[in-house]
Amino acid sequence: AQTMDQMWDSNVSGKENPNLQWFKDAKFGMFIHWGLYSKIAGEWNGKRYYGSGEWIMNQAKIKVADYNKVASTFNPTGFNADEWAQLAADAGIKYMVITAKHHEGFAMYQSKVSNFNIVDATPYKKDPMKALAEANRKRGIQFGFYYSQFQDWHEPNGGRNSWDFDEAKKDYQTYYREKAIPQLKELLTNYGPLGIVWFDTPGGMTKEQTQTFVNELRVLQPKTLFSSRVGQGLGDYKDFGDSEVPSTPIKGAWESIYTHNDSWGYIKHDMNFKSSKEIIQLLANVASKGGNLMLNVGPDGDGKIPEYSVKFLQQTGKWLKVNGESIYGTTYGLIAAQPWGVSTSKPGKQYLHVLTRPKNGKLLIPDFNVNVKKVYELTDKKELPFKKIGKEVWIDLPLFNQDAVNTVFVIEYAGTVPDYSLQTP
Ligand code: H79
Repeated sequence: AQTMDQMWDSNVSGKENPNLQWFKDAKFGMFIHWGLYSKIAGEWNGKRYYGSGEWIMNQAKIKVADYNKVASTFNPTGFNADEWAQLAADAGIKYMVITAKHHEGFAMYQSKVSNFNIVDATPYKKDPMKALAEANRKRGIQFGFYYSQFQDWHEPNGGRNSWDFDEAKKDYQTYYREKAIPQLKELLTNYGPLGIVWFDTPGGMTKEQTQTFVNELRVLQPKTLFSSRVGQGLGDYKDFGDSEVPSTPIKGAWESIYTHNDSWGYIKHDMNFKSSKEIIQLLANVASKGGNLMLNVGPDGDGKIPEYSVKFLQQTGKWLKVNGESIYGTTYGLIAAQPWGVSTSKPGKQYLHVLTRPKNGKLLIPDFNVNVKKVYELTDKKELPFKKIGKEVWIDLPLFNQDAVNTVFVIEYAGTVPDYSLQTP
């Protein structure tokens, strides 16, 4: 059965955007959900909420008037743009996408379109996005904005607030014209070159209206990539459902998005963080299918990234520092997923990501009928003995810790490996 997410994930357009190469090579992105919900942190009137912290206004049916009071105390003085961008750089992140406005309707940047923004409605009074865009660019990290273009629980004409406003009286075109489009224009004008505008949960527009919307924004920055959730097949790359990896390789540019714990927005009682081992294995798995992993962090209301996210991302970065060749710039693996792990490709090379060492130390590749030239461990380049028996390749693995996170071996070969079970999005 189709999930809600799949319904929102309309396919990308037939024509490939010529500016996709950086995205295809990047493989590892950081998603940041940060808004007023980060200060609410999953608890309202003494009741704890679970799931997605950024949904608390909807879950607790918080009235706009009460939600405004959260803004009047929002003061994230712990925010430091260079700290966040440096964490991303240390973690091996190549692009960062942060919520400029989530469904709650609050602009986390200086907006002339609506006073409901971090400069005009909070004691903080500064625009954190200016510094963040700069800090990322300084480190060669592509920077982009998430913008919820249809849902806006703060606006009478915005999508999906039925506890303050009458759904039947809503005029979505007015909302688009008066808030979403002008705010997106601000974002595409005031923050330098953006790598991505990440749209989410489309609604309220026909295909023609979406096309007009896209055209109007594209002229401002023709190189900026739009995520597929802009709707109607008009995005530049495909996003799978939240926390979804396809089971077989997918051609073209695409991305899997994951939470680090079980929420996008900060929830103080959610401690279920994925370890660095889980992150590294997830990254290898997504890359082996040909996609990017954009992993989320949820900073708190003070502007600090949770310490577990910091720790596990730094460990991930350490692994990538020595194994990055097997991830960045690769395409999907030509060897189907095996009991021992997955593979990624570069011309003439297969990277074998051994996630589980076979007990007998013999690594089997069941279907690899090409001329194998040599096999070696990625980090120390030490060559390994191997045998070719018919279509099978058997590699004698050195001893290494069974609990190792991901040990990468390289096969250099000549010839063409046939694609197995390849899909196009
Ligand atoms: O920004 C993140 C989500 O808030 C957004 N997309 C990602 C990137 C998103 N919007 N809608 N949805 C995801 C799906 C909605 C799921 C819901 Fe629920 C199920 C809404 C109410 C029930 C999850 C669980 C959120 C609240 C409870």
